[in-house]
Amino acid sequence: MHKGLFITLEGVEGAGKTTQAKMLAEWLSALGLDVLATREPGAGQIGGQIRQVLLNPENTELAPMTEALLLAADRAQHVAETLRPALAQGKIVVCDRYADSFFAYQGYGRGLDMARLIALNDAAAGGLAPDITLLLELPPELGLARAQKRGASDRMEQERLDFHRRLSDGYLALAQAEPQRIKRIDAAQEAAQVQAAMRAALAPLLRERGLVEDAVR
Ligand code: Z5A
Repeated sequence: MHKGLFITLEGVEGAGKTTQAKMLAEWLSALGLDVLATREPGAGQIGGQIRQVLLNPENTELAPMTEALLLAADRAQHVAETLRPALAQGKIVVCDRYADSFFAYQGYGRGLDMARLIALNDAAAGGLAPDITLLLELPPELGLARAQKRGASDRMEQERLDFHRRLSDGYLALAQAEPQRIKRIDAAQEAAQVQAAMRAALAPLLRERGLVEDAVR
């Protein structure tokens, strides 16, 4: 058990994780907490190099298991270099995507064997699991439309809609299997409302850990 608090954000592309992670980290900092905002894949210098291979649109031949192994390598580095040290120091870590992305994308999306993915993730994360996960739920069509508005799409955004539907179903199955940890948030609302729902979902845990008092409803 670590001293800090490990919060992850999950969801389909364009669900608003990046936007919401930033707002959440700012709010937690304003409450006087020591916050580290990070993401997968691609945190740190080594992670950044792995991310380039993963998202390069020219890498059309990347096999699903190669993709999974690269993501696991990225996670192993992130856990060792960033997550464990920060949590040992008592930081509040806000991480944009983590292991649930692995099970949703590589498992439900790509169809890789779930038992193998669990073993790979265990090897990479060494048992480090989030204390709470905020799942931003958005119909995949809406998420893709939002992501496409930003311009050129990367290798994974070029996947077809049925792929995104499968992983959306996957996220739902993960949330239903672990309702204590995974809190479902309606991400089709205005950004401020999404943020309010996330804070409300997080507040009981912050109070339980003695991190905040009445400042959080
Ligand atoms: N991946 C994997 O397969 N397996 C794994 O184990 C892990 C990851 C860890 C990372 O890509 C890719 O890696 C990802 C899964 C895979 N697949 N793809 N692609 P990434 O980090 O580059 O992308 P992402 O995580 O999918 O994030 P994103 O596409 O950038 O979306 P987002 O962070 O959820 O959303 P956003 O950037 O905050 O918002 C998207 C747009 O919508 C933007 O223009 C916003 O201004 C707008 N927006 C945000 N909120 C709202 C609301 N509430 N209303 C309207 N518009 C909004």
